[in-house]
Amino acid sequence: MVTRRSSMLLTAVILYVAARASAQDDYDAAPYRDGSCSLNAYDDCVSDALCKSNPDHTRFMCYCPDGFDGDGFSDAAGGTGCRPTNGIATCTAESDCFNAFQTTNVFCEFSDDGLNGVCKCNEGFTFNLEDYTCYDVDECLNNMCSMNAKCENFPGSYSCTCEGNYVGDGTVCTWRCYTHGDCNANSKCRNDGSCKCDAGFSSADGTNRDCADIDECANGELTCPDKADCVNTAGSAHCECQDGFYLADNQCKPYDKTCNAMYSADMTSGVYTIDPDGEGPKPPVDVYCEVRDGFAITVVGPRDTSPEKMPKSGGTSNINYGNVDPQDLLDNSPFCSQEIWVECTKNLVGSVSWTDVSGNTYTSWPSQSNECPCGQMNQCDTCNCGAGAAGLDQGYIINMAVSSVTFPSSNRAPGTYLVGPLRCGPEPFGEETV
Ligand SMILES: [Ca+2]
Ligand SMILES: [Ca+2]
Repeated sequence: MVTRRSSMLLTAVILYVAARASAQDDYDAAPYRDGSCSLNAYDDCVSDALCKSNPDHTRFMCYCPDGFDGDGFSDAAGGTGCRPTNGIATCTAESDCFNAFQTTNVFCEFSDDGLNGVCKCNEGFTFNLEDYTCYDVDECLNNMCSMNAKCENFPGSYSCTCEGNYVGDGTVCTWRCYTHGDCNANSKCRNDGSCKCDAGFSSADGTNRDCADIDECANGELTCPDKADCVNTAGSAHCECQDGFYLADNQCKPYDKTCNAMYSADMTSGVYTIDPDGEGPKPPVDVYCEVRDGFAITVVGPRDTSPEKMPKSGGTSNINYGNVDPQDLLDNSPFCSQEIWVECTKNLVGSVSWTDVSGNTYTSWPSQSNECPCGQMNQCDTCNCGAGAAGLDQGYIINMAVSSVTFPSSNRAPGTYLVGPLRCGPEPFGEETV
């Protein structure tokens, strides 16, 4: 290029000099060369060029006719030839075009009569008027391929090849999946190469590759009953009853306060959820319901009925009711009973005392004259423990609940004790009475 441009500039200078030289008939200077038109022009001037000699026919020059650029000298003679000023050359033979432009990749596009053709660059090439050259078109710079294809440029041509998951002719490339992994986490690849959103997910852009969870709560697809919150989850949604309520027959019903409140003839013993303080601030709890003939007993607190050793060091042991506040059950049950007993050795000195959930401490019960834990139901004829002898004092406390047991210290093993579960129901259960 640089060489060609330099050459053109040089040509312009030479032509200018030639014009001056011609005016002065200075045949000694360029572009005149030794020789004559009759002898040299055929070889040195291109066919489109004209030739001029000095009067002696010892010097000659080639020059181009109007409408042509160049010095008229052939390529072989170190010249530029004659090239049409506007880049348009007519032709009657293929060689005319090469002669006109001194470049490759040109052809003569013949007219219908086959006589007056026009020179054109081969397909895939474009003409550059500056240097009369047919240059390859870089189709890849012109975005001739799909944006999802790889473009390769070749002299006179180019190719487009769909890349990655795209298939097609390179001009139009269509995405397809081959594995589920090609789709997104919430969609699957189908046999036809398209993705499909999983149930509960939808595609915003229609590709099924951007599948996102459908918020069934927000779009109204799921409506929840009173006292329920709509909870949207990935791929689904559900109704959750608010605290203190449970879902039944598509309604949120308040939990019953006791097992007996939910009693029905087909109820069986087992763990059920109740809400002892109703719409109070405490959450529902799981309790054991003991079903009797015609009613149900709410059972909370210690379920292990094996006796424990009284500590020799004495101290206080708290009774664990889990998440249940025993006072709530006492408040909403007509009848509650709790078994207590102490099996003492003669080492027990003093009394075992009980504190109920109201904070009252007992070493005996109103019906008992002696200090022993026989409960309120007159089950001890005499008080056995605390008198320096071994014995068993056993009974039930009614409509009370033990919160802690306090032991005196003893030199030797004082015996065992037991606090049973708090059991509440609509009426006495039978075992409390003698
Ligand atoms: Ca090309
Ligand atoms: Ca959802």
